[in-house]
Amino acid sequence: MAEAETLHTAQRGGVLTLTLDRPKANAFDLPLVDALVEAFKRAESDASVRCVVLTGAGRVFSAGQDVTALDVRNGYVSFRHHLERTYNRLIMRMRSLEKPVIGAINGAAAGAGLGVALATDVRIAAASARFVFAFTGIGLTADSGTSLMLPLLIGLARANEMAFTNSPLSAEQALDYGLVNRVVPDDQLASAAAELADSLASGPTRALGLTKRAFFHAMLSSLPAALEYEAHLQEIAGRTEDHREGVKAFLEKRTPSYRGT
Ligand code: T3D
Repeated sequence: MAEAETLHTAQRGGVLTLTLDRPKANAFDLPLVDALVEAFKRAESDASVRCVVLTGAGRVFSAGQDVTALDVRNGYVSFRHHLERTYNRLIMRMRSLEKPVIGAINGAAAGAGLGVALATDVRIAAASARFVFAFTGIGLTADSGTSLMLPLLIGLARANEMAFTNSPLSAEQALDYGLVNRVVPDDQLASAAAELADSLASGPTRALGLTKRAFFHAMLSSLPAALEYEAHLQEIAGRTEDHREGVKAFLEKRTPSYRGT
């Protein structure tokens, strides 16, 4: 299995557990995204893996794209190319894996971290987990499939509010909205995920995989186009003054002053 310093992989029976472990806040850099893509690819071809659990170490699931990297590459890297190279590949890889993927959401899931959480098939949230749109918090727009998954799961009005206000959704609200399947006390997250994973790993893997394919075909066949369109729109948002100000303000730990340009 793929190993990277910031992605831990452990297999017990038919259950492969992937743990994001990158200070700070499990924010994504290129090696972490690559390691995840590779791990899901191997999970597909390894018949001994029959269910995957994705979780985070520490008190955050994932804060999404590492904002310090966004600052460094500002103006030098195309957002479209970066998304095609990273999150679009990862989300498609997760969605096309014909084995169940359980998200054990241990803490905040923000930005691309939210997109990755929503690309899991069943989500169990710790009571202290939060769900944050985050893109608009730094003057960006939806990516990592959130333009499709968020309105699909919680409805357009709630998705609009989450995206426009950037207010976090608590685990209980997320359950009420249908964003997660269940909420458990923080100290029971790992055991709850393991119990479900064990039962899915001893199920009819081929039938579960084909069911996942059928649901994808019926409900998510527009995902590739949505990812491509997100990348196009992110290229536009990424060139704005507001995005530059959003990143600067985040790094300086102050409220951004947006001008709408
Ligand atoms: O082409 C492309 O790549 C575009 C793709 C974009 C995809 C995206 O994901 S854009 C959105 C990026 N993510 C964010 O803007 C999220 C920013 N973070 C937050 O909103 C909050 O930190 C969280 C809700 C995730 C967690 O809040 P909380 O209160 O539990 O923790 P905190 O104190 O805010 O963060 C802890 C530390 O992690 C802190 O550093 P410090 O003060 O201890 O030195 C914070 O700066 C750092 N951190 C949090 N998020 C990120 C981060 N560092 C780098 N990148 C981050 N995304």
